[in-house]
Amino acid sequence: MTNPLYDMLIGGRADSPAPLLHLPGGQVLSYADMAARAARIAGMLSAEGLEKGDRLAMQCPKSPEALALYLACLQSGVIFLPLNTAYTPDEIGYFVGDAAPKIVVTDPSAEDALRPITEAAGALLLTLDAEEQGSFAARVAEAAPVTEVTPCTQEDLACFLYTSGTTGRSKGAMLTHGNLASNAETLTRTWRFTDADVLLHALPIFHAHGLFVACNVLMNAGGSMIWLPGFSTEAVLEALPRATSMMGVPTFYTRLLDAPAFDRDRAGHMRLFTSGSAPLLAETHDRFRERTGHAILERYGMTETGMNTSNPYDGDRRAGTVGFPLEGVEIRIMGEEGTPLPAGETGMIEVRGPNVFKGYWQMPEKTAEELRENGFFITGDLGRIDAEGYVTIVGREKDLIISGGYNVYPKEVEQLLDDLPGVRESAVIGVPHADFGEGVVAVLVAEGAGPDLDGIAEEVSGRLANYKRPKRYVLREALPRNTMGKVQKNVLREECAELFAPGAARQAGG
Ligand code: MCA
Ligand code: AMP
Repeated sequence: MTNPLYDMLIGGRADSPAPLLHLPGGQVLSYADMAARAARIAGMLSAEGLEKGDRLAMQCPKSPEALALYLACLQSGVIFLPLNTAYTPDEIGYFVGDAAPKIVVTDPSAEDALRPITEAAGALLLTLDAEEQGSFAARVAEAAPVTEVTPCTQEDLACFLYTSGTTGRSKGAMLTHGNLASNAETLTRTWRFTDADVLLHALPIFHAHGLFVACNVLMNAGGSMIWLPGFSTEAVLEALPRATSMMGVPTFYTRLLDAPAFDRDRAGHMRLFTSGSAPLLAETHDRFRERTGHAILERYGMTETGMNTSNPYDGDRRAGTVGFPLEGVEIRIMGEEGTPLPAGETGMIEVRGPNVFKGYWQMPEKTAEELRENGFFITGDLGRIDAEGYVTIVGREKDLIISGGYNVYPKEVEQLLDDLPGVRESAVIGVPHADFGEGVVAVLVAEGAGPDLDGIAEEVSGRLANYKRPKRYVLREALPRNTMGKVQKNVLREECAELFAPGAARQAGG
């Protein structure tokens, strides 16, 4: 095999009439249809002069063509760089400058704003909307399909996924063909996916969860997906009877539990529900089990590593734990002295295995800080392993908020707020939120006449993706600090713990 990942996902079924995507209008796309789409796109990439190792960035609404673009990049050895559709042009400008893609594909609504960015970077800007229309489609229609597959080894780079950092600067995690292939194979086996599976796919496809965990696993198994444009409780309830399995973030499950129509009849036939990207409350797990009879299978992963652990398919799926290390993946818990801790003790979770990325694009120092020479990746998550081997995540050492499954690095938001008029300094925290798990709150210390909160909210919404924007602003005389001068965010979290409780007052920006 010359390109094992491409062959595993689609190349091996390029002539198969088996269904791959069930679309909302009732249309079905087969594996052969998808392979043909990828071949046409690969033809366009080749006509535009893209070669193995070049980058292509995509910030498009979810569509079958967007999935085909990912597959075409794998086929051509082009590094695929999917970007959250919520990112603002400011944010995209950074990624384009950093990764230097030769082509940027965007929604037509962002074309004018992105044009100066792509022109400055010398990249070709193409458009692709949710209905698969735009200049991308026109360019693809002009090109001759390419069925040749560019040879790629396990070590070749397949994708860059940008992840913000605790310093506020985003880092491009470099994932290889081997990283993605090994994780897809392991998860397919662990979760028993087969060609009889129909996955209800309501996740976005610009992150590891929706693209690598959901699509790669289903395609590796030869199964199909009910392809929803995004999560809506109504659409999921309607589609559930035709599905065998669903993958979601905890918000999917709390929203389903809020719907009285979601009951044992609706969910009873399902084979598997999995959850990840954020902690699933034990209470949600228990309520779900009571309502449907299903124990949600919780797993733990990261952009840099793909999936690391999973609760068992057979056996006890323990609420509040993320299960056992996956086959081939090593997990160790490190103490502050830099030595591994015994069972039951809490420390830093480190991960090693074929799933662990190659490092951050053009950031050797950052890579060296987080990826040890012996191959262990320092996750920033704090956890313990019990005597039976179950891993529990007890917290995070990294200053990170996870809202509805999306990561928000407070530093990035604070840096923006600190520069705004009327703000002396800020601290951004996550506090309990019934829908998103954590809700973003900004605590501000005023300067001079103080900040105009409506103006701040407006400025922030022009610069930051919607899920990063503070949902509440709180003014404080000063930030609490410890004797070392470090802001005590735990004090702020306690003070603000009830901000999203029903009946709590809303402030500007919320
Ligand atoms: C939307 N909003 C959000 C979020 N999503 N705010 C905070 N956190 C969010 N996640 C904003 C909207 O812009 C809107 O703001 C308001 O909140 C309400 O929007 P709503 O219509 O309720 O949101 P939605 O469109 O229904 O989206 C919620 C969602 C979505 C379905 C939970 O965020 C989602 O699909 N999340 C999945 C994330 C994911 O795939 N993560 C995987 C990362 P306004 O009213 O101001 O306009 S990969 C990963 O983490 C690793 C590898 C792993 O382990 O999986
Ligand atoms: P990301 O970089 O977007 O991939 O986010 C990865 C982070 O999400 C991890 O480092 C964890 O902090 C968190 N995470 C993912 N899955 C879980 C889970 N099941 N429970 C708790 N935290 C999780």
